[in-house]
Amino acid sequence: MSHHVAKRWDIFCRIVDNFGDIGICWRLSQQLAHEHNLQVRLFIDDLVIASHIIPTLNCELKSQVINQVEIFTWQSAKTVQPADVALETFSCELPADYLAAMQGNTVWVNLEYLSAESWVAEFHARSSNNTKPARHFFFPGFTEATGGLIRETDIFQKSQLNTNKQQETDALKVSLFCYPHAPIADLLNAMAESNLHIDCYVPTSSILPHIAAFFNLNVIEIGSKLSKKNLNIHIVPFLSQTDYDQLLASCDINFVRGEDSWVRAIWAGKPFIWQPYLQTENTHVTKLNAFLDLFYADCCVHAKAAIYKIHSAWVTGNITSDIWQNYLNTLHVIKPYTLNKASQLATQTDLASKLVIFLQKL
Ligand code: TRH
Repeated sequence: MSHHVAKRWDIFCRIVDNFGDIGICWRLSQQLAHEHNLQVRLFIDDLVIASHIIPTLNCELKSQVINQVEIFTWQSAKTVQPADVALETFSCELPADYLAAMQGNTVWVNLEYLSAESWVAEFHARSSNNTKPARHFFFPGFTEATGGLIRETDIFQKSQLNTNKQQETDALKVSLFCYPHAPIADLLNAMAESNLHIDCYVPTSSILPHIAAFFNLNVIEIGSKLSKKNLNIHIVPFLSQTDYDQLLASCDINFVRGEDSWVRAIWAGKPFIWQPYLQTENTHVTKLNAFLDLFYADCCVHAKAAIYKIHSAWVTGNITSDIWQNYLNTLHVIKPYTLNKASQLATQTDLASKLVIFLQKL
């Protein structure tokens, strides 16, 4: 067994859709560099999209260092000497030339998508010897038997500080980040009919046309405030990851989606409604139910019913005023429950640390 410490890591990110792939790769790259003192090179296939998540990125450069991470274009992988660890993300496939140059010194790990399904523990940390070198599979997850969740050491404490800074108003603060196929108009209607004032913050995304249509507008601009009955909508810019974390921590309810914002909502410690990434054969619904079963296992029946109902309506059907109001009526239970569950999850070893330990043990 080698006692060599794997210091140099190459992370490969192919942007398939939206911001989840790069959001996760960028977060993880920085954490490995800052908290584990590793030399991280991040290879990205689309710098233009990546620049939404890494705002100081210069799309003209083949390589550049930002926040202690060396960022490369995908093509540059052809010319580099492979590192100690090649971290492929979401089965994006390593560039052929890089793979050919790997030889026996590089350990190849594929980081999989997050799921709360029970099979994850079984598949986590398995290897396939069909390839040369062997390919190891690392599955994030919610239990100790999995690869864990991405969590910077101080994020949970930070969000609690942000929560405490929150101003007291009698309006309920909501953030909204979702896929455009969600029943957005239904939700806005239900919010407008709420028995309390709602301030809903919408970071700019592909849902803006739906919000414009709801208010009979052709376009809406960043900074717009739109109102209907008890609902005030605030259109804010697409935020930096840090500012988005702060928004989540300062809200009473967060609508999140995909993978990364979902986990951030947990660390914000606030009630949240998760819309999984749409998959064929209703795989996303299975994924949703597995998560609800795990996360709300100890929640009282009454609140649990409200939580399942709103998620099911948001993901597969229509939100009605009743479903929304029912959720609001149980918020006094959901709020402490979520905070408590998040603080429990925050005691587990985080994904980056588990990756490092995994590599040491190989
Ligand atoms: O963008 P997404 O839909 O990403 C998805 C999922 O990861 C999905 O599992 C995957 O299959 C698909 O990509 C390819 O949602 P997600 O995962 O929440 O990523 C959004 C990122 O954007 C996340 O890092 C948070 C960040 N973000 C900001 O930085 N500022 C913002 O204002 C907002 C709303 C999000």
